[in-house]
Amino acid sequence: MKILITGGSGFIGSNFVRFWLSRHPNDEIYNLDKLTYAANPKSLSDIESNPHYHFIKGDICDSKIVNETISSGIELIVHFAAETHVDRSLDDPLSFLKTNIFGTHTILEAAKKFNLRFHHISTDEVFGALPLDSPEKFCETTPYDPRSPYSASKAASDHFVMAYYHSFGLPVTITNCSNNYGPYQSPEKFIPRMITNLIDGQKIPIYGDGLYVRDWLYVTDHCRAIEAVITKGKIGQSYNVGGLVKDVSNLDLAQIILKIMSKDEANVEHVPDRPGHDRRYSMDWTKIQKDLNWQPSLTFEEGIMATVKWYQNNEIWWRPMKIEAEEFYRRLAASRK
Ligand code: NAD
Ligand code: TDX
Repeated sequence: MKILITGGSGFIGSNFVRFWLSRHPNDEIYNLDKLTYAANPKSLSDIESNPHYHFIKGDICDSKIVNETISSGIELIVHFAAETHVDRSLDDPLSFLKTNIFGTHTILEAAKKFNLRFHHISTDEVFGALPLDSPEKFCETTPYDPRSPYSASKAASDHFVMAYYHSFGLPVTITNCSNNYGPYQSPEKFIPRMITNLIDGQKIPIYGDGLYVRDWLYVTDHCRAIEAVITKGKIGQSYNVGGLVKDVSNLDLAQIILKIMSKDEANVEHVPDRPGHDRRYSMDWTKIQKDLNWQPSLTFEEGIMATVKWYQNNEIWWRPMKIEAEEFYRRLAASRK
């Protein structure tokens, strides 16, 4: 099968390319990626020489390149490409609107032209925020309530995907997943930022009171969930994917990482909060468990240990991204003074 993967040079996309080729070695992967600041071409350096892997540098908003790529016999599209960082969406909402809404629409139009199977990667953030210390979780029927420019753009893209299913019969599925972590994630995001700061002798910056909760999902478990939905999911359905069974606050997580890296609490500093910071995300993944027999395979402890080790051993991969990310954070802080 020929598969178009958009955003395959980013964090989850590159893990998915490697995962898919290891499980389906006869398939042909076409990775369409603009190589924005968030991409790292080194993430797939071990795959580049595989004759089943093809890279196309291009923008998903460019219908010419999208149509040209798809007309080479693509049967399935797995759509990862997006602007993904909430802090950057507060600084530059328009680029999120362009890639996440207009870009998704461009891919949907091309998929419609060739009537292709389309799987959309989305986020739990479309559901808004939950209160602390409550048993509430997001399920597939939770009403959408996005609160940042990032989540608003992802919510809009989800609505377009479902509109193409209902209006044009496009065979679509969606996964809404929680916060991923693991190898090849940009050090602009919380877990790799903490690890790389500690490696550099810097402190962990905790936004606000640090009592925010995310539902951490190891990236390979997410890849397994996407595979389950692509191969066994019901057309026109969305599936929630999460990783944890009990809440872990950002401060709890910082403590876990400090302990693994043999550092003390003096290495934590509270910094000004993110505007509009969503308090808590928690996913109910009963549907994918019951219908498609998926559940996380790694414990949180195993996933975090593997992630710390990976960053300790792969400085050459993350160093250039770290320099860029910390420059961004300095600019952002200065602009808020
Ligand atoms: P990422 O930021 O690491 O990578 C995004 C990739 O998309 C990059 O390779 C970038 O070059 C590419 N890209 C961006 N704009 C493009 C454009 N206009 N045309 C072509 N390529 C473009 O992202 P990620 O963390 O791997 O996230 C992948 C998907 O998963 C996104 O759709 C995101 O919304 C979703 N998601 C991510 C998480 C998470 O925790 N990382 C959680 C839930 C959902
Ligand atoms: O330096 C930091 N300090 C801090 O306290 C950073 C970078 C983050 N945080 C907090 C903010 C959040 O509560 O950590 C939590 C996680 O932050 P991010 O890594 O920026 O992730 P989040 O905003 O939760 O969004 C992520 O998960 C859902 C991805 O970036 C999205 O693409 C995905 O949809």
